[in-house]
Amino acid sequence: AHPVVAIAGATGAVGSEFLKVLHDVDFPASEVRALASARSAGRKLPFAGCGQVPAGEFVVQEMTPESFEGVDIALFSCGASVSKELRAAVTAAGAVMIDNSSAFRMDEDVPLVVPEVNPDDVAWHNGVIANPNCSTIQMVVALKPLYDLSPITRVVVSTYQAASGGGAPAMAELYDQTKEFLDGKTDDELTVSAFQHRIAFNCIPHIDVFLDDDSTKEEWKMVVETKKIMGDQGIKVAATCVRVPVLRCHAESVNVEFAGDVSVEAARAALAATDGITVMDDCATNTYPMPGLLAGTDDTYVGRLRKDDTVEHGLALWVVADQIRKGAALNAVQIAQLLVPTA
Ligand code: 11C
Repeated sequence: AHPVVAIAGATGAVGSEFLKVLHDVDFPASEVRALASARSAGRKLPFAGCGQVPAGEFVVQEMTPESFEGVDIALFSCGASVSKELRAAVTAAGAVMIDNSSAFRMDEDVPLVVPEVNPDDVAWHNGVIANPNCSTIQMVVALKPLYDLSPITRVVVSTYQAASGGGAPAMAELYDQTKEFLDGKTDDELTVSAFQHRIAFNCIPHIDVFLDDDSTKEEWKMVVETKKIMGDQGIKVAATCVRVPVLRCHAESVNVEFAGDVSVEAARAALAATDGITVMDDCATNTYPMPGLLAGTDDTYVGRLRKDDTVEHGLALWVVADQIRKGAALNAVQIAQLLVPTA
């Protein structure tokens, strides 16, 4: 009843958030192991405690295939190649791997789960459950209650993605580069390593690698993951993914086309009635979700809800969520909670 939880990649941006979320939801663990690469082994991480695990300090252990013996749930966030390398060891140990990387998301035997949308899909896992890409998660959370009003036929989304989607070093780069820029450094003198171009005072329409059709892999993920999670291969998705100089929280402009009519009022009521969604939408008081307001929060926030008159049955909306929490660590822990019904 009290699972042993391993955190693979405990020192990364998502890894350290796993520890915070386990505490925040008081996950009923009997043990939590903080694992990372040899480079990070020995580092100390504060932990506020959860379940039977008291508050204290973890000494990060080097992750090896043997690290998973006795583990029930392994929360992974250390990149696709490490997930692929360790999958066999994790499942052989009898643990369920909840993987935040893109390694297995589109595999037919791996459920891709957002608990607000397709919780039942955890039932058919074979030892691995994939956590979707952050920009997909917050979009499908907002789309699901709308889809339940009338099937969605097409979505056009443009994202405004925070630097932290690139991990802790990318966040540091935005911060440091902004200081360097304000100190008068020229483009040639700035340190650019996490992104293809300067991110300070800029927007970069390029996340992940380019594919053969000139879209990016981030855009492709939004297309294919949305269909898989929503369980409807017929939804057409057109995505443009853009990195913006925000530290935390992805934002998305989403235009949705439905099979039948959906009024703004019905959409607003359905969104407001959904656990995990907060509607923040009042033009009279300039109220709408913004990354600057929402870092560290758990919900998916929806605002700027309005009719899209350019199609027969259309709505436009603006969606913001903390992509390290709902877009990664929190969603993964919520999947773990589905596996441990008492959690
Ligand atoms: C970003 N969405 O903002 C990416 C990060 O496939 O899990 C997560 C990439 C992924 O850069």
